[in-house]
Amino acid sequence: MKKMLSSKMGFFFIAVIMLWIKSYLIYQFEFNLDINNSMQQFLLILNPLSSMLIFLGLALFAKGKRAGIWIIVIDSLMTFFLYANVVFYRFNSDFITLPTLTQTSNFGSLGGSIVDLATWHDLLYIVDLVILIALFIKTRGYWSNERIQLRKPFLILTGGVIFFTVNLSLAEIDRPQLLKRTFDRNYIVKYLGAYNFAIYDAIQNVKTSTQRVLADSSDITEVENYTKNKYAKPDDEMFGAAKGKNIIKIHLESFQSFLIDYKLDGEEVTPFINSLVHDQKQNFTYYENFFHQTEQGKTADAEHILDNSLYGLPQGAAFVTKGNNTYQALPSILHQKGGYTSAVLHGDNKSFWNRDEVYKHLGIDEFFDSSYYDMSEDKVINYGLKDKPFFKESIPLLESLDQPFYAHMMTLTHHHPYLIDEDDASIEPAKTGDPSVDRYFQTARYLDESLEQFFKDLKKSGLYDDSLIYIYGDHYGISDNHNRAMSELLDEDITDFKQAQLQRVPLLIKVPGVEGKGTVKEYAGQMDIVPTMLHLQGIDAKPYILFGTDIFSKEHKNFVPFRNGDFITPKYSYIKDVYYDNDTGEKIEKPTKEMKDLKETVHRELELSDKVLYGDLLRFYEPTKDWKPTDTSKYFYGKDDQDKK
Ligand code: GP9
Ligand code: MN
Repeated sequence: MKKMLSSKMGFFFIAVIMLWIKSYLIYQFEFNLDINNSMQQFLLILNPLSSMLIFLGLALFAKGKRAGIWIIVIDSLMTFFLYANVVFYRFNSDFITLPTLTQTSNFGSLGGSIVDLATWHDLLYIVDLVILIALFIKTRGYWSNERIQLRKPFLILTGGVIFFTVNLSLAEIDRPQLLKRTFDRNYIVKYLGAYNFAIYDAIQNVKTSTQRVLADSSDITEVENYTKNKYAKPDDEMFGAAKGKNIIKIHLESFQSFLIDYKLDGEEVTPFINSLVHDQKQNFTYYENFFHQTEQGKTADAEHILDNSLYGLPQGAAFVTKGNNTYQALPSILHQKGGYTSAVLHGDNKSFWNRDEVYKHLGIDEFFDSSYYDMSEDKVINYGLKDKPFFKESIPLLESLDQPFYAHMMTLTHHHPYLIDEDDASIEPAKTGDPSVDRYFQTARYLDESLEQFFKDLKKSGLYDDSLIYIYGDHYGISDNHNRAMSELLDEDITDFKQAQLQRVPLLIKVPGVEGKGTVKEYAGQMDIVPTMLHLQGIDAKPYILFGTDIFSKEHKNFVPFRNGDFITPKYSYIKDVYYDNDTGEKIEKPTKEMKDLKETVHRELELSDKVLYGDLLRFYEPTKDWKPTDTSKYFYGKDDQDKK
């Protein structure tokens, strides 16, 4: 035993076993991988092994004692990699991908969140490393200075490859076309492990960057056929109803629809927004079955979807990785067809989410970022400017714009981890014991109050009455890591089905001169906004490559795809490979042909949208004869760059 412990190979196997156990424990306790049969359970145990053998095995090529040092170094790197995923997952319920890594400036701003996401018990994750180092120090004296026979490391690497092949084949039996078809990273980690996922992700990225080079003008034709076929023609009454009106678009950060009318300990959380929903005199129409369709890009995905009617990417944020693509976005169309000036107002640094680059390609004329606002310490929390001063200081900026304008106002305070100064909190936190969930209600209330104040100021400035105003939630605020707290608050189990239903975010629209319809039941998603806005302007959406359809149209397509290939219709939902009846929440054992066909349609739609982004296909497309591609050299953002402009 002692001999074995003090040999190089012994040391190697101890490292493998400890890292293997650690990886498995992390899979089990940190990630929510939905293991639902014994094959998946078995693969979860098996899958770290191949990566351990291959990566740690490489260390055995080093000579003498250096092999031990290399084992420790590689083991530490693998631990660091896994732990980074743990922290990332706690917030995003998702794994790190290469594109998210290139968004490091965004990680920087997440500083506060990261501290909040780490816990003391995380120290357990380095226990094996400490043991390993101690063992190395104690036993290295017995190690020979020679290189071990080369056939040993080769054998180990071969073993790693064999284990991986077995792993992949078993995974393919349980889930055919795992690596080809899947839209969901969760599956790949579940079947192949976090390390293999990282390799898959890297290969995927090389592939997508070559896609642009290989794409040519014929590729856009099949996309065009699809979107023209899906197109829904405008409703006569609404077509042109808001022509030439100012458009004010309000982004409610992390706001989910369950907050509407929700009472915390008997008290309404968002009384002002509730009044917009219920008070018919205010002429808002509320879509209670409206869904966000974002992925890893979060806010950036919401912006991308709401201005392009293209899906975000399965990995990373299109704003960052496809920020230099050609777009034919809503601001450009409004400018060219309606003489609009467009502006984004947001109290954060202009480079966050690569906004100062991608906005040029969207044709956004003005970007009032944090450099335009008073960012003194008492006005800032978490990511940036608090919502109340943000809205206050935005009024003169709006007034300064040439009309008609399209202004996108992005709030920020109601953002994970939902920090709020005591003076700003006018409602008690919830009492689930899950701190970010508990505070979620306080920042929601703050956002609600800031919106009320903004509406008052808009009315005073004379901008309110004659403007088209729409308000939407960008993405979920409470991930499925908080199911315990959520089930307490909603008094029901948070099943997969329920979780999908919770992806509702509010959509409220007021069209000047048009009576509000109160609460409507139409199913719709963020992808539907661009065609809706175009038709309200009296601009036909048909010539443009848009994957959504006009929500006011009688032909509006009311199935709502999610980015991972799941989707929801008024009658049933398709979630994680299972069809559910919306009324009962029960599984549908025998899905109809129509249901299965819709799944294919959704997958095809996502694939085509991805093709547009990966191939940068809009560079080959001319929507109308007089279309002028956006000249990005003309845009400058940030107060300091005004002179250049
Ligand atoms: C940052 C803000 C937050 O400017 O938009 O982005 P999110 O973390 O929600 O994607
Ligand atoms: Mn957001």
